[in-house]
Amino acid sequence: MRRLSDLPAPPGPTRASFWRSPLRSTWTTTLIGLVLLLALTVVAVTGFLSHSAYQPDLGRNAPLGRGADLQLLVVGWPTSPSWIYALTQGLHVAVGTALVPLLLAKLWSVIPQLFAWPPVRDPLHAIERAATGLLVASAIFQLATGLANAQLWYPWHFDFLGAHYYGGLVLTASVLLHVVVRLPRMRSAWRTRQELEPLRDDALRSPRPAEETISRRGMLAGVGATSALLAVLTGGQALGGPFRRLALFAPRGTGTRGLPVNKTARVARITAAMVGPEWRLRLGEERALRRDELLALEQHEEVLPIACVEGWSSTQTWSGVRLRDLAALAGVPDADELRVESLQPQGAFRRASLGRAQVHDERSLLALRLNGADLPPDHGYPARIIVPGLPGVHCTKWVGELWFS
Ligand SMILES: Nc1nc2c(c(=O)[nH]1)N[C@H]1C(S)=C(S)[C@@H](COP(=O)(O)O)O[C@H]1N2
Ligand SMILES: [Mo]
Repeated sequence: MRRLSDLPAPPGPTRASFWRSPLRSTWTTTLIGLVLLLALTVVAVTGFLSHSAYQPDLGRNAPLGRGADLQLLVVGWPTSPSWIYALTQGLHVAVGTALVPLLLAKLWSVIPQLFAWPPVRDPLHAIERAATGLLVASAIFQLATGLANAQLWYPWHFDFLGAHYYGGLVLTASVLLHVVVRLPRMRSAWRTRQELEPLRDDALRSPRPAEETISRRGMLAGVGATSALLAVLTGGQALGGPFRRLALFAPRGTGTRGLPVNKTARVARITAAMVGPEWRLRLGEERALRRDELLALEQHEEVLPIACVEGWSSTQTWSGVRLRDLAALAGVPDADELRVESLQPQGAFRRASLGRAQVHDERSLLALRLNGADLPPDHGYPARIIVPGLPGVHCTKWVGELWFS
């Protein structure tokens, strides 16, 4: 019986001569791969840090259920500098977006291998191809879900957080495996290039190269420039201030002084009656405070950013009552945890738990005012949480209850 590998490759893309770009070579692929690896490392580290910043060990913060996830940090997420999450998440989204042209270039550079003949040589080759398939699929999945989330577009029916988290684990493992498997090839490609002598058995080099229409350097510069431009246009929303005008892909309008509105009061189903004169802040079992009673307590002003998981951030001047003063008022001055419940009848962000570091940081406020005026309805009137360093999702708006424990 003849084996598949003994048969000649059918005409078409399975034949090496079908691929004619003179720019493909193992060296080109190695160079793009190294830049891609660097960018992926930044995205992976900031991604897993973002998960830690949610403080999944507290209350009902764990989006995947407790114990379902690795915790990258041994120590807790810090409150200083207050812009730490704006930085890590701004990097995650900006560098993640810049990955798109790099990934496309990398896939283009190795496309002849997708059609390589025979499709499978031996069991080891089959495993290698399956691993590569998983790598490509998880990379595309992560970029697609991440970009869609940053654009507030949820065309799927699964939970974004869980899918993106486990997708990240699969991608990280596949990249590590890929690097280990490909390391010898990368090293020899690199060395050969330095000696300016083409690799003799370079599977990616076309045996029948067409006339060059763009130099290799020109192609690499084009890919790099497109990536850098995307990073700058996306990063503007994390830098804020004048840079925000650069953020062409930011999907939100800007409300008060450039502060985006994540969810309006209307969408959250907050009615005028819920936040009218009848509103009380429930402080544990014992106490309920009117808004004027809260305003009569010692007020503090803090300049703090809100940094959203979607990559934008905005720094504003907030004033209100310190959380630690409220903890003392509730009779739990040494509180380890604060459970915040909003008035919002439903929705994933209607509650959050804050840890000891946030409760006792003097910049952490139950904010009543924003930039010298009452909180606007869309930013959480009558009262919202604002704390340094945490993801915006933990800065609960339209607060109804505070439980210190
Ligand atoms: N009750 C409630 N609080 C909330 C949210 C929400 O949907 N409901 N969204 C959170 C998220 S994800 C962010 S980024 C910030 C945004 O605050 P802003 O809309 O005032 O800019 O509010 C947080 N607080
Ligand atoms: Mo957010």
